[in-house]
Amino acid sequence: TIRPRFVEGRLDGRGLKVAIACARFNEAVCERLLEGALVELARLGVRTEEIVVARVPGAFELPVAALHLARSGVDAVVCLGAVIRGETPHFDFVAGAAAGGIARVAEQTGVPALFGVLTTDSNEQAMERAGGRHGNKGAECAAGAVAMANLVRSLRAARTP
Ligand code: INI
Repeated sequence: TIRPRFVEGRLDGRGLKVAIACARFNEAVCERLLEGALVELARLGVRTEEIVVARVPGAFELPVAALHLARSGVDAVVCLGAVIRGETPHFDFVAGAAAGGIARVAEQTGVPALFGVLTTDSNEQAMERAGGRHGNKGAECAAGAVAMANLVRSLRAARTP
């Protein structure tokens, strides 16, 4: 039989430090994403004292906050925001800058940075993904942060076979 060595990040938050960068723009949505993330981190065993939340004005500001948080010694950064097309002609610039910037932070620091920025056509679609019938992107990213933090720990410790 073929038995490769699988390396996976367990969904166990005990002993992890997690940062959250959360935008204020579209505040009702962002608060629900934040609540979802905090409840999920607690459920997975991350201690409240090991969670830091940084507030930024809008999703465009998430990358620089994420960069400083990533450098601060946390195991993962969750970025939360909501960019809604109906409200802005510069949707593509804001959403694109947030996505590209957050990806760059993760790649350049090696610290997982999760993309919890909703990009929707309407406020209603955003709410559906912030604790509504399509789940909560904040909670999803919190679980992803725990999984990725543990994966990175395993990969750092791993030796090539
Ligand atoms: N920021 C958001 O997070 N979501 C939006 O939908 C949005 N709109 O619609 O413009 C938005 N704009 C603000 C932007 O993120 C910056 O805060 C601003 O441009 C200052 O740099």
